[in-house]
Amino acid sequence: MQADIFLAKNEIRAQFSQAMSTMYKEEVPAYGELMDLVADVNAAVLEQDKGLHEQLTHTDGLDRITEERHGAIRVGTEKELFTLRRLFAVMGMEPVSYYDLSVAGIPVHSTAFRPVDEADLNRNPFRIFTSLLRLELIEDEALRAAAQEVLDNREIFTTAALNLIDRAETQGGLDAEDATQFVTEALETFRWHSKANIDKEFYNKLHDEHRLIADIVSFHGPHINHLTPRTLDIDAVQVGMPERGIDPKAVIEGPPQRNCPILLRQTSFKALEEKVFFKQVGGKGTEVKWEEGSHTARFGEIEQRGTALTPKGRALYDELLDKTRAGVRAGEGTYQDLLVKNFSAFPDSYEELRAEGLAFFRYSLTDKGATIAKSVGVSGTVDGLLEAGILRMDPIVYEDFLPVSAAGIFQSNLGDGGAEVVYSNPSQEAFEKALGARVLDELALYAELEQASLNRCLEKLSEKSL
Ligand code: OOG
Ligand code: NI
Repeated sequence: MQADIFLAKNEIRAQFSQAMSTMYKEEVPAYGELMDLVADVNAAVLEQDKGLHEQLTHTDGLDRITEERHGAIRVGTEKELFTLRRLFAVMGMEPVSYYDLSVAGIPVHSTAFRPVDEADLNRNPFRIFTSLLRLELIEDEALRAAAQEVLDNREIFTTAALNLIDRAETQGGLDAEDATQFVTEALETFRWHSKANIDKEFYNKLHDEHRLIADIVSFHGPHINHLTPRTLDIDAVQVGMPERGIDPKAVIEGPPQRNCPILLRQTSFKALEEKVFFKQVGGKGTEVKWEEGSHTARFGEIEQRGTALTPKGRALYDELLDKTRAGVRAGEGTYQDLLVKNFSAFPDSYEELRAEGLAFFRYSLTDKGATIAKSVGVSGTVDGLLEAGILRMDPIVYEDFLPVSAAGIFQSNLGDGGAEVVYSNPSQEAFEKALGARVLDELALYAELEQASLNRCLEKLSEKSL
């Protein structure tokens, strides 16, 4: 089969992201409400903030905004994670970064599957935050073995999905018809199942060990637990949620409000208490009866994305966040007040962020630069070229996640009750072994993007001067 009859991976991903959104809107109506709110807020911001509008247009980032979302799932076994990597690869999504959530008392470690190249991100940046349960962190041996058995006996992928993944790997892609079927079949893995795989007693035991373990082990598959649209003004969305009958969590995770947004800010609405049915083996033979119960799993989240930070910028971010959390523990003030106070130490103009090497930027030639390049050619330092109005710089969007924020999102949505255990031991090596691949280094990706944009400019500028 010829490569040119394959549907582009970007198209498959766009179709899948749309199908997932439609499914989630049906399953969780508040998500649809949130999407409307975000669309209104984004339209208002773009209307008012001409600078942002121009920046997004210039960097080809405008079209992706309304389509942009991420989701999250949690799987139970190494084999499930391994197959997910193959499934996401069909859509051009690769594992980026390793997140250890055990430090926050959550017995999982994670990665995010996402497109990596600039053009692919601009076409459709759909991402899935994917967590693998670490059963080895459960102390009760009998419970661990019983949970393992349940997980080993489930198949979260349809046979057709597995066949299409094989086909995509062998052929190097899928044609349009196969791609449509792939999207339909892949979606099944992420669907909600109200009938549990286990009985209520077992569920309660898992729940007592950790609420997340019950969520991962008890059901037929890794239901998508939230889908997050991207807003251009998260403070406006936070205020607008109650007006639409949605109850947000108390604080926005991540940095405070700034002129130049950095990294990622997130808020969510609380998980729904949902009616589920537990297995009851009763009556004659193996006839299954169902017993009603409830489970909290699915919620909604909103995010605002800012500039990606360099290792130096990230270290400063982590330091200021740690300081804020320590201050709250020591009773020095409210989280919000301390956050704002501490982050006043983080420079808040793009010029300073660049000059101090705190953030990544994408360089391009201005109109003036392009004209000069055509006629005489120029050389000089980046600082000089920026100052002369020959180069322009735009922030590079942060495409990843933040472990401390993720922990806050997890915790706000596990429902009340159950134990809080602090585990802690990152194990990237074990995660990558399960995944069957190394995770990509997010910082290296941003650095490459920045360097490539600069090289393109310098090449154009030097052509004529040779
Ligand atoms: C994942 C939570 C992390 C985010 O946006 O940081 C996450 C989960 O609850 O499974 O999605
Ligand atoms: Ni999320």
